[in-house]
Amino acid sequence: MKGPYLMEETMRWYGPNDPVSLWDIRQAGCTGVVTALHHIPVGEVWTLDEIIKRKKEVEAAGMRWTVIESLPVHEDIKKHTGNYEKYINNYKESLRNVAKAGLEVVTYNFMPILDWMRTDIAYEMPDRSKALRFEKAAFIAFDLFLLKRPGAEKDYSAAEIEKAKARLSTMSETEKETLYRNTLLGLPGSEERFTEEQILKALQTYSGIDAAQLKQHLFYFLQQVVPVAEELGLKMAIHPDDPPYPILGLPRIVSTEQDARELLDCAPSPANGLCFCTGSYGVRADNDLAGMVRRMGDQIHFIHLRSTLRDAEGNFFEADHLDGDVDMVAVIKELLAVQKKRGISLPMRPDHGHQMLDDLTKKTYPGYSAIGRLRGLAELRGVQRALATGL
Ligand code: CS2
Ligand code: MN
Repeated sequence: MKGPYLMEETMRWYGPNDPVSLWDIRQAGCTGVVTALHHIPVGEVWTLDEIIKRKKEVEAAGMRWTVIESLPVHEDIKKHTGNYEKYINNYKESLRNVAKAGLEVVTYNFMPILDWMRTDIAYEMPDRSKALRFEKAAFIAFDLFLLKRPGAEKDYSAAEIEKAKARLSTMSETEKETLYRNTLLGLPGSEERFTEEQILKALQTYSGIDAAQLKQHLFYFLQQVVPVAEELGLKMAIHPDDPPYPILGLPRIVSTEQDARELLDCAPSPANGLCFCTGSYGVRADNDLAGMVRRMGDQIHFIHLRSTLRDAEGNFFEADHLDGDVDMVAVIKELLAVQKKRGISLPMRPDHGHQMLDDLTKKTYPGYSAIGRLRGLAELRGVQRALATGL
């Protein structure tokens, strides 16, 4: 009953070191895999040999490598410093190799220094599964009193600072240590963390770069890279900021529909598109997700389905896929309509999931344990099959 307009079901795989195997992903019912060459340092060229090697590994488990996530953008490109021209050329070179290998969709993001940010990576749900959470007061306490970022007080109101102080006083030394470790987690899927010196130094390098400036750097990058991607028949898909607002004084510029619109307009092309992550855009109540799909659907090349639940203060945690603030049924309905109109099937993955059942005793990458994602995917699959019958 797989129709031509059903989203292709995929899961992220972190490569041979991932505790979740390709066969686990296959057994979740996926036909596609989302992966990257995580062992290649950011900025270096992905060689054809390495790409083909990974592709064959995926195909040996009976699936295809549907999307690259991510082909990361070097910090020099984001800051327009150092060797940024060389890194842009390397990026183009990687794109050429990606196309030669027969891959099509390339996800990336333009978040300065850090990818997603959470204060708690083991937030206990009432059913005792564990979720990722962002707690504002804890985050501010980290910024002001643990990291002691110079000038951080300027970013918060007096009331927020008071709350953060109070929050800090409830924390044991172990809790402080854990908060510190969580916030300084490196890229998703890596065990590496920033040290205090490293992060403070990295933050310093952005001191002269505000949101408007960072946007110019993104637009420059896109104007360089998109024509190459278009010629190669590739689709670039930018992942939004998570959370979708500035953190640690860093500008974040892919947080709203307006941001997305501007970056699409700066280099108009079928190759310049979005990774529509409902978990990231959905943290902001002013993002109308179903409307964004309706209005920008032609530029969506990849979909992350996940839902957060927020409170009035700006705290949020990752809810069950169908039970957060995102009206998942409405979003999927719009996505199916977009696919029908475009006559294509878009790749989708259930982004994160809860750590649950047997995974609670296993070592897992935060957000990327198998069973929680399998549960999410199964629910999303049901929704899309049910909705597709009405099309
Ligand atoms: C991902 C992002 O784990 C996640 O939340 O959705 O980190 C994503 O992989 C990158 O930002 C894409 O470049
Ligand atoms: Mn995402």
